[in-house]
Amino acid sequence: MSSVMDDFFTEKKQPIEAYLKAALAGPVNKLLEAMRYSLEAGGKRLRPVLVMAAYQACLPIGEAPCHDLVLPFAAALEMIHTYSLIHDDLPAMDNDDLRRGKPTSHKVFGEAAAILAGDALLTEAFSIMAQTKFPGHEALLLTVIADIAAASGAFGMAGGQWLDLEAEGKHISAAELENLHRHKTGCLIEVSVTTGAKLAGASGSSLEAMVTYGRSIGLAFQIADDILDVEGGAEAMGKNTGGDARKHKSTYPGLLGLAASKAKAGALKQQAIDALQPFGERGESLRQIAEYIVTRNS
Ligand code: GRG
Repeated sequence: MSSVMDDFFTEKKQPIEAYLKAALAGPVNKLLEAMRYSLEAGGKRLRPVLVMAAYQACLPIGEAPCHDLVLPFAAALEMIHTYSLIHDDLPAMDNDDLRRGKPTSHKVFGEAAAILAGDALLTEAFSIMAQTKFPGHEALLLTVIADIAAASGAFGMAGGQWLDLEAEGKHISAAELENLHRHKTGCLIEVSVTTGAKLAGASGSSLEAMVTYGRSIGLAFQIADDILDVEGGAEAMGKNTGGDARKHKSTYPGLLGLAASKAKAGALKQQAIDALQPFGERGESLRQIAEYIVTRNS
């Protein structure tokens, strides 16, 4: 990560880190230890930072931000993301030994604890969202929680993961790859943006702009990830790179070539930045995140 973006994320991450630590405080047993191990393994916190940045961009001018409202949702999205990584690394799925520069959950705690740590993180995420108070806006809270459930389940991330497993070792078209990536990775990124936007009261054309932004960076993020799997170093990535080729997975560089993949990621980034135009200065954090997504090295 560039040092500018390092500072950006470090500053934005602070309240999220504190919230996540407090959310899993309690008596130590192996299950909780496994949950904390993955949650505190040094993730970028992209999804919660997106929730906060979209919330700030959409908040009506002059309205004070309400952290008690937005932080539980930001933390919940990181918990769901972390569960997906723990399960993705399991022997039954990608069978990876290294994640975020550390041994994967099942390597440290065993498969049973890793499965349960993922299950419990997903459940805890919905628990903290359901307990959030926003007097007079209960219907909005339910809508946002339902959005996050849809983005995580069979019609979102889990469905995309299934498409990914089915596609292993097969040749798929660029359209099929895009559909897979939009579900596996894009849905959770897009819903992170719309969650922040909706909690700030966005609707109509503002919300549509946020959907365009979220959808564009969601796909750009995955294309960048495919490129990093070819070009990135294992140390910076915190995992073994080259895994897509080893597992005979279809990727953007494999289907389009590296140059066309970079061009597509760049065009999606521009689409995302263009969508921020109505937000002026208030869209600056989101603009920086879009830039970071295609220039990151981890
Ligand atoms: C198991 C239901 C289920 C879903 C798994 C997202 C996913 C679906 C699997 C991850 C596979 C993978 C490595 C995809 C590449 C894009 C991606 C999500 C990378 C990891 O996200 P980052 O870079 O990770 O935000 P950090 O560690 O920074 O949080």
